[in-house]
Amino acid sequence: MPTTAIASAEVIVTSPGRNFVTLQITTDDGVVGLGDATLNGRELAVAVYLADHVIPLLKGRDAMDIEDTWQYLYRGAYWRRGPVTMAAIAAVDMALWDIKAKVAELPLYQLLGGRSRTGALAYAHASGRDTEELFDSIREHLDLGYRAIRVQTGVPGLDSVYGVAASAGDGAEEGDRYDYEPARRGAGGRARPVEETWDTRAYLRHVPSVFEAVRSEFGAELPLLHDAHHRLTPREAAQLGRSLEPYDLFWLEDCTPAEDPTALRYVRDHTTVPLAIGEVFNSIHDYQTLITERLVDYVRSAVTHTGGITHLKKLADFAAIYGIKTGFHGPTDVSPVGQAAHLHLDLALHNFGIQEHMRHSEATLEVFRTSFRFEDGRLHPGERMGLGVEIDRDAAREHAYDPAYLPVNRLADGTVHDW
Ligand code: CS2
Ligand code: MG
Repeated sequence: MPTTAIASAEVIVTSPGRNFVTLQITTDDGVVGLGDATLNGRELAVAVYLADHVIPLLKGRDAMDIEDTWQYLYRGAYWRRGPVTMAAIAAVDMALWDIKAKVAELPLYQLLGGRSRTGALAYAHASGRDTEELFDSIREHLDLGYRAIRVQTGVPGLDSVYGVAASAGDGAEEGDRYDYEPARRGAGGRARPVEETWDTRAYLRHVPSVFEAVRSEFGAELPLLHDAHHRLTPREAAQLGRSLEPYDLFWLEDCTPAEDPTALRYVRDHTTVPLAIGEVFNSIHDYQTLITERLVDYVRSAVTHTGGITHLKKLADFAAIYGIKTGFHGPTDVSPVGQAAHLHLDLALHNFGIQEHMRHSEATLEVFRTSFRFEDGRLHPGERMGLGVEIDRDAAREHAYDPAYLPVNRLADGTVHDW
């Protein structure tokens, strides 16, 4: 009698334009579940963790026992948390939820509470080395139907800055210049981190003028977001927040490094700009102070880096008690499997805020066959059973792993800084 026991599990590493790690679990009765395990710049660490330390423990377990499997892998490892461990657990968790929904013959969101909205408001990444390029990028994304826009800009005097594709060849897929890929591959596998130079004072002088220009060009209504990408001290973050208040941002993201949540107490005391943080967090415990003291307005984790659907829903429910909303991290280094998981949660959670949407390249979407769709500024997970994503194994095999590193930031005097 076929059962839902786990018969096999395998790690699929593929690089259609960028590296992805995917876990595929198959049950005795042939039901397949997928989980995203991609950790940008450290992919193989998770692939090995899964292959050598997790998969041997999965065979024979009942795929239906999602919570027990999660606790078994989390507490059983003894060494808890961290991006590698939690990405591996996340992949197992996503795959088991995919299987459970397929066995129930339902789209996953139906197991997460059903539909709370018609679709998930998405925000796109607009960027430009200068105002003219930035305006073109904003118009391009408005024309694509986006109703919320993240604005990242070059800084006079700096050659390259996080979030701004210097050119179509800058890691971006041709014709997709504005959804740039920050991890740089190297010729012949000799990848090394690109080093960028940063100047906080030049940035703080420049950014308010950019938002002034964007508001006067595009009006007061358009939700605008900005990512400071962990680069500021609490005082600098407070200065930036206060300088951006006239431009009514939807959120200012990662204004300080994430290790010290108490830094946000200072920022909160000096500015009313909405704050979002957490894409580098990997556990609900990282948010304890931020949520209980209401130091943020949005939690930013990605399902792939935070223990999967089980843990991310617990985080969202914890945040909801304090009136805090979700804004799950959805860059191109979260695979279409991970992004699909976000959309099922986004549809069901009452305290949904907004969903980041960096468009995956055509090469990626040839490997990952998705059923989610973007309509009228909102993302919809689709009605296929499970997560609604399939992986084309033949297409995946055509794209061998290609080591890539995220950039390293240095100040003008050479001091390493947050990228
Ligand atoms: C960024 C990410 O999307 C964002 O908010 O912070 O693109 C981040 O730079 C990448 O995920 C790093 O791999
Ligand atoms: Mg970010």
